[in-house]
Amino acid sequence: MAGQHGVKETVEGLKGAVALAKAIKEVTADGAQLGDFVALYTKYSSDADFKAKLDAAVMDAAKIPDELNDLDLGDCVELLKGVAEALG
Ligand SMILES: [Ca+2]
Repeated sequence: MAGQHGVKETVEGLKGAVALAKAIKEVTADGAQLGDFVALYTKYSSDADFKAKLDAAVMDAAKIPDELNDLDLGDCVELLKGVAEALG
């Protein structure tokens, strides 16, 4: 059982946000510098998995409010699974 909209975009958004947060933490481990933007861009260009997560997060992100307005129990379970995967 799932709500009308599901939680696909929300989960993608979460995964993208976590991936980005981890990458920022990585490149700023030695203190935040201007070069960190370059390092992030280089990671985006060279790391297919990272790029896929960010691209998926941005694509159709406008549907996230609809998904959140229509959560049912099945959606909540999917959402929690997504959070666990994003953090894992
Ligand atoms: Ca998406």
